Amino acid sequence: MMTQEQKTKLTGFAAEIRSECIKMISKIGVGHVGGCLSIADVLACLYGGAMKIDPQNPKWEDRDRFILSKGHAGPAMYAALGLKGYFPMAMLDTLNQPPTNLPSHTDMNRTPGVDMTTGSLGQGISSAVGIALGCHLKGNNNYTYVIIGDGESQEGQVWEAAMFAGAKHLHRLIAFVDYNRKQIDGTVEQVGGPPNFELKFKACNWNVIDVPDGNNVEQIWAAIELAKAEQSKPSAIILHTVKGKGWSYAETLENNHNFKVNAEQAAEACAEFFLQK
Ligand SMILES: Cc1ncc(C[n+]2csc(CCOP(=O)(O)OP(=O)(O)O)c2C)c(N)n1
Repeated sequence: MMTQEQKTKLTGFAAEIRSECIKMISKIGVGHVGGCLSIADVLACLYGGAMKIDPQNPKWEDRDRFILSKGHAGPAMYAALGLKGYFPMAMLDTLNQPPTNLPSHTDMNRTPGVDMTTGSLGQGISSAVGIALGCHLKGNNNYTYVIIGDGESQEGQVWEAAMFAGAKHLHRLIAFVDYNRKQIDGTVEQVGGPPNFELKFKACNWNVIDVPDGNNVEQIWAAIELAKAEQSKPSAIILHTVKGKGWSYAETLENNHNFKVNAEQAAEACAEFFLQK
């Protein structure tokens, strides 16, 4: 169970992630707002204590690994990395402006703290499975975490990776599904039919944990603890999230996948994030 103090700390960290993310997007004027805001809370839990990491030593061999398979949400991850001290906060102002080391989609060759290059949907989870297998074969006890999108999960490669991980009993692999129910051009149901995450992961021999409010740090934290207690299977944590979470304008915009944000809107959004703190 999480203490009130931890809850306040993680909720505050999530608000800071949202705020830095929207500020950096507003500097370039456009970005993947919806899918960044939906994962701020899980990032706050991971970078705010769940993961074994050392921001001063991003390549530390024994660290837990994190792969943002939905790589278009790079700005949310950069906000978390910057706030944790992986690089100076001023770097956030360079998002996606060459020769930046913060491209819109995550790139392991450019950004300290990024363990895998992603952006081509479906591939990140395969990398995560390979990394988890490598760690397991070396006898390391570190965890590999990965976030996949619900739209991304229409890629067949996701399920090839899931089958293999389940067959190999990679219990130190923990995948989060950002189940915000929307993708680039409609709802996940409209585009690909019912995703049936629980059935599919279970069929692949995964432990499945449902998080009714995937934007609630307490529920996310409890799910991670359950996943870590699992000793024989990888775990899929299904986060029921809201695309655009925390900024009412973004939440209610029909197409909130990638849109323009100016400085004034960013200020309004940030005020909302901290009110909710
Ligand atoms: C292989 C591949 N096809 C298409 C795209 C273009 N694309 C970028 S984001 C996106 C929608 C992804 O939806 P989802 O995974 O639900 O992300 P979220 O809604 O959480 O942002 C698409 C189709 C891509 N990046 N990679």
